Amino acid sequence: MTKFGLALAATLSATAPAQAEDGYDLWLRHAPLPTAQRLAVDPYAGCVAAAQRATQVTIAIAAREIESAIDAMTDKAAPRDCTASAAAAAPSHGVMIGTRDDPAIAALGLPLAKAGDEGFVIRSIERDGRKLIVVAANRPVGVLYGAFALLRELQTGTAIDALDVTEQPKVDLRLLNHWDNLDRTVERGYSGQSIWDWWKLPDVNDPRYTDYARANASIGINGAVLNNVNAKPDSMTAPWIAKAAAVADVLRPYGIKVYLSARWSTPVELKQTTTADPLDPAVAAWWKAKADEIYAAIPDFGGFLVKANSEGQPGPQDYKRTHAEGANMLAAAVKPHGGIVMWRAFVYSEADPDDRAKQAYADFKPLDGKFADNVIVQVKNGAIDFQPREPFHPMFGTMPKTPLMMEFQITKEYLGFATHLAYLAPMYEEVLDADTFAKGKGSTVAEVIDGSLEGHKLNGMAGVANIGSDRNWSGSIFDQANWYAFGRLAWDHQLSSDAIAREWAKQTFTPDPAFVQPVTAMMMGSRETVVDYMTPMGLAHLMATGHHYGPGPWVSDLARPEWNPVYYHRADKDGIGFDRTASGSNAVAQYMPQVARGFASRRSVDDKDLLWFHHVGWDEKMKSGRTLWAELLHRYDRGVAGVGDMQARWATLKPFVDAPRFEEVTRFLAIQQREAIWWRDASIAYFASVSGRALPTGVQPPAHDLEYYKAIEHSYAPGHH
Ligand code: GCV
Repeated sequence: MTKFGLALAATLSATAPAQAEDGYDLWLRHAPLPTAQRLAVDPYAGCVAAAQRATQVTIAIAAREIESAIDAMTDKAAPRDCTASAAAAAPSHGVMIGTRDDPAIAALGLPLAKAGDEGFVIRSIERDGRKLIVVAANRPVGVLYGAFALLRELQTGTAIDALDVTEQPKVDLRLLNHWDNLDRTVERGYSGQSIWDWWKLPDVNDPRYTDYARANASIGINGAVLNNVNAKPDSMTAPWIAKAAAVADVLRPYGIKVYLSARWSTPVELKQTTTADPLDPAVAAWWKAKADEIYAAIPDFGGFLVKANSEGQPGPQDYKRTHAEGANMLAAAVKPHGGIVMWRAFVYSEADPDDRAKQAYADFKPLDGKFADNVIVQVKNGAIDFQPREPFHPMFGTMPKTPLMMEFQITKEYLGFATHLAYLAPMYEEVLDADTFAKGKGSTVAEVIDGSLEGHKLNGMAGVANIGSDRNWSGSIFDQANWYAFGRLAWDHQLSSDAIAREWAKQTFTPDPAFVQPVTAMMMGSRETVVDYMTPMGLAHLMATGHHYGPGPWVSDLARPEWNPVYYHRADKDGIGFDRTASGSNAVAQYMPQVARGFASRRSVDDKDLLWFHHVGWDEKMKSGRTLWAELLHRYDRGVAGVGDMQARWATLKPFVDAPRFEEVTRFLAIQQREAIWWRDASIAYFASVSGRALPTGVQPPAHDLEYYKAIEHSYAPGHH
């Protein structure tokens, strides 16, 4: 082919719409590479040399992943069968994988000390004048992670002859928390039913479990809590343990451990003890026997996740015991097996008149240093509840003697479910990069949760999963990016959300820069757009009751005061916002002094957090020079315009995307546009009525009156069980 011919072929292959796709393959599509790169990768197609293939199932999986992906990327016909290939053990060129126990790998003198338990080394080397790519690790799971990393490098355009990557994860526990119920509904799930087909388990293992495991392993996730934190006692009974064990068997070769949420009152509800008092020896003995039973079925069981004394869930406080006493009793039960307890700090009580944002810290701070060494406290990113924006949780940086793990929400309970496009990595990044000042400037939340700040061995990051039975797993194509980004950040919290968006877009759609650049820009602005039209300037929890879909800032009649949006925005005729400074709830005092000062001062607090910490007069001047009222209106408008921009940008990307996926995104953006206007109009109508302020000239009045918006109901919104 001439030079021109090559260039033309490359252009065509890069811009011709891909074949119709339904999103099932996620970021693991392994689409044919652009021609120039394909020619470079071509010599590596073939059987992977993996001497441990016959003895190590994880290595066999890694080899197969590389073989089939490279075949697909280089457009080979049918994938070959390499399992019995003698040549596979000693290649002259191609790809070689294995652990340090493989003499061929050991002989290469790679820097495996830097790969740790789960990391890997990928190198392009030459041997006997032939080119070879090596994926090496200390343990088989590292080889699998390395295999997926190699494929990511190839799919995102790294030159194959120049590979030199050594990585290990920054965080040890990289978990998905499924809020999946035993009847297959999913709390806050917007992508169909639970992927766990409990009814047919343990007899039938849906092949999806394997694909789930692959997808998670490809981004380094190494644990899955299978059931909802609002747990049922049944999960701890023999039939359900057998179901969990069947799932664990599928996930194990992919390096994924199974965990279970435990309901505190389980032994009482199963009528096997008369109390759930953690200091009662009969209760401790019951849990010990239960742990032994679980480990007999699942030898590598990870441990328990517990929501206690929160939102009606039972807990040790019912017996006048502390969270630490409860957690430690369970921890003792799993300790002999190497298990852990993840104890959630998401606690607040309607009986506590104090600011909800203060209650978790108030409960847990006195317990710092009192938890057993196999307990880790799981803390949501912010002090309220997965809002579109929250300042980081005050427990980060103020509990030095307790390992804390991050809990992010991947499913978009408060960000428009699966039909609003909001790429969440910038939100995760904002929290991880926040400075706690725990040990002076530069003590980031990331360093708290990776354990490095205080030298904690237990460390982790969990994400509430957005995975369900929908063909596309996450309810929308762009929500796949949130699952992906969560995994990538759990692996390496120093990755930028921008870089992650880029690599996701290249793998999910096409590496063509003419696509990747605009789609990345669209993703990067999307979360801020949602903040603008839902909860600008530090407002929070203004969503409609129960299902949390759509606006409900007027709601004031719920029995629990802290479930009412009016509790959070505190708007009256003079101003709006929650005073959390010393003149109000003084929640700022829960942060380190430098952080507290920054939030407490009207001069230094960022406008994005203003109304979270301050009650501000409607006519006060903002940094922009506008009054607060005008600034809020400006941001609502900006949010609506932001969705319009996404629509316009997406429309230009049609040539790069297969029809079904293009169409789905287009339709979802239309929903988002309609609902951004709904959010804007309803919010403006309500706040205008409270403030008595008129709309300045040029501001579009809401399409309807306030009563219209108040009357909107969504009785059957998904995810609300
Ligand atoms: C699992 C929020 C959600 C609940 C969820 C809870 C939690 O309140 O609305 O559905 O319950 O958080 O994290 O425990």
